[in-house]
Amino acid sequence: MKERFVEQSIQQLPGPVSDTNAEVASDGDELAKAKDLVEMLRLQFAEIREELRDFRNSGGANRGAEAREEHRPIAQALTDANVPHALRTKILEEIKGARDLPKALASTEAFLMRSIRREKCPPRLGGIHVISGPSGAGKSLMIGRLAALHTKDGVYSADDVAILSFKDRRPGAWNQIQLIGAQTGVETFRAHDEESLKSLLQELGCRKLILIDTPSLGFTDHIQAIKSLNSSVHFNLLLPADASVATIRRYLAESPNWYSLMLSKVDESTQPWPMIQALTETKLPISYSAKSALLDGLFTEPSTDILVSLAMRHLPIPREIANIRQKSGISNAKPLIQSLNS
Ligand SMILES: Nc1nc2c(ncn2[C@@H]2O[C@H](COP(=O)(O)OP(=O)(O)OP(=O)(O)O)[C@@H](O)[C@H]2O)c(=O)[nH]1
Ligand SMILES: [Mg+2]
Repeated sequence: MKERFVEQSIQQLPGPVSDTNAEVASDGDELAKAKDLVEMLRLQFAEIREELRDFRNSGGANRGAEAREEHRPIAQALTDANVPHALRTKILEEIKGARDLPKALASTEAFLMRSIRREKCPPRLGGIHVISGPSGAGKSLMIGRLAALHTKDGVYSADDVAILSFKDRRPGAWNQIQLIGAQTGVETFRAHDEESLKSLLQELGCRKLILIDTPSLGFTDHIQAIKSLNSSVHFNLLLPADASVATIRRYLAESPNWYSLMLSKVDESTQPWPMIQALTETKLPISYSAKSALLDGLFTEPSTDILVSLAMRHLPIPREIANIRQKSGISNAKPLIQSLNS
């Protein structure tokens, strides 16, 4: 039975990556890529315009003057770190009452942690889960991590889980998924179109967890196509922790009611301010966050606290003031950040 599934998916669809005929990008792909690029540029420009307008409205070069004398280093650091205007304003408002800089730093951190903390997602996924997100965000690796995690403790066997690659003809994409399957012991399938996805989903109906990998190009269309095939599919948004405001907005706005947010590359993030700002505006639960490029590199602790700790730690505050920071109570950032390396 198992072999039949694999055979079907391979027979119905063009062969693996070595079959170069199957992997050349079509004109449609090129057009979609160009459109995607134009859309991202449009959003980036809109973001820059918005920030410039806010900058002008808030006093331009004199920004920071609105803060109390003793809070000015924070105001300046928030500006230097390109903290989105709306979040910067909220922080300065929040720390108004703090008597000195250490207290202001501590209340900034406490405020941010409070603002973005959320309910923990159930520890186990079930059903059909699609992972969408920007190019290179770590979608395929996250699929591998989830497959490994869900089969590790024996509650799901490897046969209970399946990995599907949907509409990804890029050279190397299928090879990568096959490799992930080999590493996790979970079967992999590919569907190049809606028809083959439909029959695969029917055949794999008894699996407890089906993870679907989608390419970023044309993600809205892929989501719509999958949704129309099966209304019980869960869509998860995967974003790198340091994604830009434009990227985050684009994916959140075009959402099909995301089931959860997944974060990747937390280990590489030093300025996760746009993500923190976005998390203050949405209650979308965070299901999994990744702290390394390894298959077992998932956080077990709340990643929101870690994001805040990273952001605070990298705030460009002058060294002599940073020494004060040690006494301000935000030293608890250290063990949290250490967990990145554990
Ligand atoms: N340091 C670090 N690297 C990561 C993490 N997640 C993914 N990567 C790396 O990011 C690169 C892209 O990962 P993929 O899983 O291929 O990303 P993708 O979103 O599937 O990429 P496309 O399918 O091309 O859009 C790889 O080199 C991964 O090893 C992470 O949490 N931390
Ligand atoms: Mg991928």
